[in-house]
Amino acid sequence: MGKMMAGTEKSGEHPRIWRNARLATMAGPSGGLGIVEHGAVSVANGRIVYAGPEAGMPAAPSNAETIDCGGRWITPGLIDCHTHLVYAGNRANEFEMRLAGATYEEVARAGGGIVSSVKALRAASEDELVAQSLPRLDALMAEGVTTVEIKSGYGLDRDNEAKALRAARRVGGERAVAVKTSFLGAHALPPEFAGNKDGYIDSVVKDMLPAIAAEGLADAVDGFCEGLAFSPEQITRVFDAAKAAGLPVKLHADQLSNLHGAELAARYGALSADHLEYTDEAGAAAMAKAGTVAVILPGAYYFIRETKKPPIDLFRAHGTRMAVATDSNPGTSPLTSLLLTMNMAATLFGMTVDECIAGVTREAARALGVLGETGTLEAGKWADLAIWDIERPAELVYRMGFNPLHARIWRGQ
Ligand code: DI6
Ligand code: FE
Repeated sequence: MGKMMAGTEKSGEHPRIWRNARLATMAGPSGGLGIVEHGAVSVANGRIVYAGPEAGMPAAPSNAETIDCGGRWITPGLIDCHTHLVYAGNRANEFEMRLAGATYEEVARAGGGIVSSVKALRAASEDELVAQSLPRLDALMAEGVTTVEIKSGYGLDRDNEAKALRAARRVGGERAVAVKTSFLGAHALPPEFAGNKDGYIDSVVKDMLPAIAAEGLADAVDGFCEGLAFSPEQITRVFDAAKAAGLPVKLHADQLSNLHGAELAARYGALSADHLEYTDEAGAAAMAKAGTVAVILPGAYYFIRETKKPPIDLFRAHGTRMAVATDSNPGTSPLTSLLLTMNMAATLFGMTVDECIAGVTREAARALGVLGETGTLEAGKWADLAIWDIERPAELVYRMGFNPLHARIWRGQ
């Protein structure tokens, strides 16, 4: 008895076994779903001890709790690897104006666009930000999400960017979910730097980034490389500063035009380059070579009624890894469903079921640099699981607005 207590300080930390399940382990050499028909997953201390055929499972410890899954499917917990989840207010008014025929410029003149979200975030306290962001996190988690990336980028000065990143860390702390943060100071030009993008980038690299890195608020550094945002030269300065601070980089690249952001990201060994609607073959090839993941964001494509699709065929041809994420943000993707996002990736871009599911598990983990810890069902990784009431994995991609989640397990609980 004493021996059992030694390994289980908390009552919830008994070893657990989920048996009579079908597994999509997302592991194995084929790169497919890694299906195990008569499978089991055993877990101890929050980590996977075994995931594979039930018949091959090592003998269970005597204090193990066994759960019969009744033939349900188990996938890795889902990962949303690109969100702007922490923001204040919303932009429904702007959406309404645009439906009534207003142009983007008219909306901006009426105080809309990213700057309106900047005003709202600056006016909100950290507590208010946390309170407003938690329902969005809860919506993602309700569909089996166990890891979420959250960016700053609506503060655009040192204190407000730090406030947003602290709020991001706090929402993670208040829920059973892992949060990875990205500092996106180079998202838009704040009003106080009007006409002076280089001056703002100075403040990003000399003031904001070092302070945020020193406080440990960012796990990575992101930027928006676009005519209406920052040039490749300006992004290069941000990436050099990130490197100096020891932080990995990622990039909003080639969303509205081809500034060769994909190649820039690859040159810096970026974890990911995201959006990529206008990426060309050289960009796809450079990303494959660098191991930079292509993060596909169909929500923004859909919501802004973009017509240029990301070059999925080129990514396939070059072996560029593809992840899929919500881009959850108030302006271009007010989306908090990773299941619907998979459906969009399949329907709008022709991604396969296997690509979509890998895109929200294994490849999303790779895009966050956490593939060694989660993203597949393999011994040694965190026990992050989603258990589904489905007959076949395609149902996760095929449905729209229906949630077949049966249970969500984060780090064994
Ligand atoms: N690309 C986008 O689509 C969003 N940010 C970005 O870099 C837009 C964010 C917003 O409009 O609030
Ligand atoms: Fe984004």
